[in-house]
Amino acid sequence: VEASIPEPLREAWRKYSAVGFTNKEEFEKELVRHVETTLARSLYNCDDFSAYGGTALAFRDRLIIDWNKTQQRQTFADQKRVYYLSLEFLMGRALDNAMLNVGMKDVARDGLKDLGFCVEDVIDQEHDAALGNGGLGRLAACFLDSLATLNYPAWGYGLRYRYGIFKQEIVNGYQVEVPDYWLDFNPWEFPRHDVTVDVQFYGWVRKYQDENGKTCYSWQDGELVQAVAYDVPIPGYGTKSTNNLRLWSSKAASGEFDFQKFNAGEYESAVADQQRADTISAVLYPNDNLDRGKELRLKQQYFWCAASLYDIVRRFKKTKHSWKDFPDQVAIQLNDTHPTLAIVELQRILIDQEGLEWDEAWNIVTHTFGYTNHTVLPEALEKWSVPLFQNLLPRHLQIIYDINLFFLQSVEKKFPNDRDLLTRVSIIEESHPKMVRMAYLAIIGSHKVNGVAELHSDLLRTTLFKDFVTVYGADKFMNVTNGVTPRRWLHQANPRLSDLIASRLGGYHWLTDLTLLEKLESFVEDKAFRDEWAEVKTANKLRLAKHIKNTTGYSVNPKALFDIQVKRIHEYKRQQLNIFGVIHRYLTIKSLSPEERKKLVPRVSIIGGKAAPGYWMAKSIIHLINSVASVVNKDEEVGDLLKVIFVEDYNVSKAELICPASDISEHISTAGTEGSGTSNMKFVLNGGLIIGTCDGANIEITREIGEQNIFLFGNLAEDVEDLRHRHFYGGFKLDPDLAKVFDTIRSGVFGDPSEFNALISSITEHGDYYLVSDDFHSYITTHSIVDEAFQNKDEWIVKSITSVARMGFFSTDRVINEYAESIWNAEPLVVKD
Ligand code: NBG
Repeated sequence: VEASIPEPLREAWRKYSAVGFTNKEEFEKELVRHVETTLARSLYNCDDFSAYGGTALAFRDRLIIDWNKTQQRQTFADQKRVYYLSLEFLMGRALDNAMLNVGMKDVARDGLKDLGFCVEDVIDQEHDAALGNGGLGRLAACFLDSLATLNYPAWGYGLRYRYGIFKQEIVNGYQVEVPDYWLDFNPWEFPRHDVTVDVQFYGWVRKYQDENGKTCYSWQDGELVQAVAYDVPIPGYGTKSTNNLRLWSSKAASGEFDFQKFNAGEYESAVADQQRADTISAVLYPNDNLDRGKELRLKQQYFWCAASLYDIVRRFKKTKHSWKDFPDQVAIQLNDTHPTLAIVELQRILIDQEGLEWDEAWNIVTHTFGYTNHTVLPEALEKWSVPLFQNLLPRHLQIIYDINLFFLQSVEKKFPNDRDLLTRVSIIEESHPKMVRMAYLAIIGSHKVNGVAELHSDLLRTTLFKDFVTVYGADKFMNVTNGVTPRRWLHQANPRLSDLIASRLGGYHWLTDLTLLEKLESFVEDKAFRDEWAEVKTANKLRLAKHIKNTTGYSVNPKALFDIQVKRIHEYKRQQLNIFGVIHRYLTIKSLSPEERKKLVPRVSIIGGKAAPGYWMAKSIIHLINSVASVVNKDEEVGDLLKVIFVEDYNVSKAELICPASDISEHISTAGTEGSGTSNMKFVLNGGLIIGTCDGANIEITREIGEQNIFLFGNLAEDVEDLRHRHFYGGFKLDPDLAKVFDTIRSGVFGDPSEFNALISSITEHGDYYLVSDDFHSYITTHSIVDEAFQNKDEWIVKSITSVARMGFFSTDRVINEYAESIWNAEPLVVKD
């Protein structure tokens, strides 16, 4: 390509090639230029928001210069690329991350100061990019950071929702959902109006013979919707590599509208097509760990898979490789079953459009895809009704039937006369209506399937996907334990701790090799270091206390034990166990004499998270937390001994404020229900201890940091089935302390008790599926142990330092290298100047 442009032209171009600022003066110049010209503001009306805009645009320029270099290098290198398909990317804010990753935050701080601004206030102006629900979407965002940092040629593909996850407001103690229109000013995306794909829906399938007499199929008619690419640059830390996150936005394929109708005065119906097309990428479905089977959701999935696959295939074709090389050039990772249609779409492209034989095509497909499962919860496993599929994607349904047929034939050959096995592993569930089981399709179409923590992956092998282990053998099923990026979740969220660590480890190199944190252990005996460590925690607690004061009006004592549970509200995550425990503590305080109370450890119980708008039980848990807060926080007898805070609108930027401020955080899901959990890792990495069940990654955290540094409680996963069975057959006994908590709620102390009937009866009458009562005693007792441990400040700090020192395993850098080695077979590609 380069050779086709004459040298003098190249010379002329290079002379003016954009370079981006490299020092404070250049940064200031760029900032002022953007404020004055791009944003049309001046010295006299440049507020914090405009300063944010100018700063973001200056940094964006830098990123895009590196982005261009990276993409060019990736195009010229004949090397395998990785594509991460995820319906959610919970990116949070980009500016702080960009400043730190390119190593220019100090330059920005000084430059902004010269111009009269404070970098923290400027950073605070940014709206979170909240294109995700919870852990699954945030994991995808951490993966992008590590992929770029480790120089992997990798792209993310997702949807550009006009509305991200709703904003949560608490009104009279109830959750109210407010739309999150985040695109008003988004300097981080590049619209690519020239990169579009027409995506087909509905229609019918034509069967015909080609000139050689071969039977062929083609998908006819229906409607077209256009996908437009929006690119978001993803900078790596300490590297020039800047990868791409491509998000698709939908619009009517016909372009404008039907002019005939428009001229005939039918304005409304003329814009109807346009609006229908717009709807596809309009909203993120706000369910976490729940599948609702709505047609629009299936449309979103196909729209995104079809556009991404078209793009990937287009790029592959430019390499001039033959089709058989496809799996050596392309690895596609499916983030949960949401992108499973990509498997079917690639098979369709290969057989219907490229004319490959079925077996050859299927061999390519199955060597290209990997599938990550993120949950064993049955209500979260995607199934689509066959009639819905038939109508929306008729050709894909045929292909799924063929995939299933050939698969079942191979199973029958291996296990003759086992009809039950065939029924169990069939992609089609024989229900009314019949259903397509997406997880099974994903397994059959991928070469590797992985869970996200050891216990979770074991459960997949022994329960959910047991029959597939029989069919394929155990090697296809593996574990890759989740992680978090230490750049955002330590360096960015907790600059004080990051600086303290750097002061002892001689710099920040541990940010790209987190196992180096182990050197911190040699400092635990150093009193000065321990004091500084404690001061950092106090400062972070003060920072959070200030936020709590500003947003709720409540003053909390920063010396109190900060006990935090922030995550999506879900019965399996058991925020109800937490708030029942808080009520129990409240009753205990009230029952003591003033003398006895003096011996207690003051606590602030902080809970935050969103409930899916249609999840009534989760909403009533939020209501109970707020009702308890409004009673306890005003009780003068209780004073500082207990405060209850509900953090409104928990999101990524609030997590950055909250994670560094915990003394203890709660990860208390019913054993066997949480895939991994990732906030557990964030809290420990920030020097907070945790109370948790033997579930998800808590188990591996325990193994890494040592049993003496974590507070575990509750029944084990292996006993859960048995306990549920016993509840069902009359063996349910309500824990006596929990009974007292329920009596208190029923007495009306926390407002109209009928509001909490369903919550209580789910435990007392309906089998206590999540084992709240079974675990209550152990939970309460363990909290007493926490109180006691917290009183020994010195030992607490030692636990905190030791834990951080042993968290190296939980970096997404380790995670990405494991995927690259054992699933993608991909190599890094360093970008030079
Ligand atoms: C979630 C799990 C979490 C896990 C994240 C990331 C889904 C379907 N699963 O435990 O509940 O940490 O995935 O793997 O959202």
